[in-house]
Amino acid sequence: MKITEAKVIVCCPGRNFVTLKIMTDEGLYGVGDATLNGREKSVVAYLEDYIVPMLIGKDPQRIEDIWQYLYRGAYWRRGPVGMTAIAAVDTALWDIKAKAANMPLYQLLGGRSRDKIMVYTHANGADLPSTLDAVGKAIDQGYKAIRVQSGIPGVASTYGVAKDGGKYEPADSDLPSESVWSTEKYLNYTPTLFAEVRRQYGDDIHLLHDVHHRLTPIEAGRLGKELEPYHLFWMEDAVPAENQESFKLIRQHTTTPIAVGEVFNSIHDCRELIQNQLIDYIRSTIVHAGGITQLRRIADFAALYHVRTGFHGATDLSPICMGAALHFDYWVPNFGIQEHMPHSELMESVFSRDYQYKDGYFTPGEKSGHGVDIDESLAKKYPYQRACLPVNRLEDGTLWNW
Ligand code: CS2
Ligand code: MG
Repeated sequence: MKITEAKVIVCCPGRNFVTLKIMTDEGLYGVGDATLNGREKSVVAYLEDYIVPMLIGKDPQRIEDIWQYLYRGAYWRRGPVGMTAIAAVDTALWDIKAKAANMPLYQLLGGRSRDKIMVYTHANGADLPSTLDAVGKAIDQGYKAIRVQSGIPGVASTYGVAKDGGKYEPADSDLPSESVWSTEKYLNYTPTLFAEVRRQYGDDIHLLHDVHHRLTPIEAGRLGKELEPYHLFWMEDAVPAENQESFKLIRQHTTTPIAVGEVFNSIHDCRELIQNQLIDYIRSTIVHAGGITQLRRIADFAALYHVRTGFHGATDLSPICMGAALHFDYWVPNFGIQEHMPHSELMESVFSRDYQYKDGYFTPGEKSGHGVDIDESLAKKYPYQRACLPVNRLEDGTLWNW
């Protein structure tokens, strides 16, 4: 089998998505997600100008060799742009291989390790009552695990919380919007929030919380400790993770489980965190961390240290990434949980999917491949619109973490 063509499809059915489609001389094709939120066009150029010409004529069944060729051959290893581009190729090639084998992708990976995949959804509110309301709605929809984020009293807007109480999109404007952050107000309020959620909804539901890299390690230790009575499933991205060693400080102070990794793109970003058992869940997923080929390596390594997977699944990861991730989740022995931030109907009209939701769990579907495809002619109707992630400043104007 030979690769005859590869094309990059950019569309914006409510948000931007970049898709790589690889065609072969046997008529089989595969698709991979290449969306890097707020920096989409850089991956488009990386693919079109460099990777696509290198793929033509190659045997698509040699997934490992192509991965190594693109990774080592660039000379410039790692980095979100290059690794997202490699992930798109890798996902499309696994799609082709599973289609050629006439198997759903999870079978090719080793078969399923569970009956269904537990997902967590988001409950967001501008204040305490509306957040409690959102948690109640998520429970009514059958979710067993809920990420709770709330507006903070005295802080005008909070990342991850829609101003109008509706759905939120992280990339919210043509140029980065700016918001004000107060660590003090956040740290004082958040334990009260979780105390109320537990008081109202009891202990059976899994609760998660995302700090979006806003704290220092000692502040994260304090938050984790104060949240201990509410038994969180995890506290996510408490600090920026360039300094892996800094997680030791968090660990020393709290037994609240720690999740990190949605912005990682390499196994080396989490090596120390995993082997020193400084985290409990690794969040890196298919599209930003080099595809299934590298994720398999990360997950197997993590299993040695009791670290489980908890893949990123926000809306900026396209349904293709979600489909591939769910096949991976079905197989991976050390699965923890999968994030699910539902795509809109419009997005799902462009991307057809085989995965199904029922009562807090997903199944990936039985179609051969990863089960997600793109309607190219419909995609054309929704051209790219630049949208950036916001930046944060402290009350005195200092630029703050992410
Ligand atoms: C978030 C995301 O889903 C999450 O855990 O952190 O909203 C994230 O900020 C976006 O995916 C960024 O693109
Ligand atoms: Mg997050």
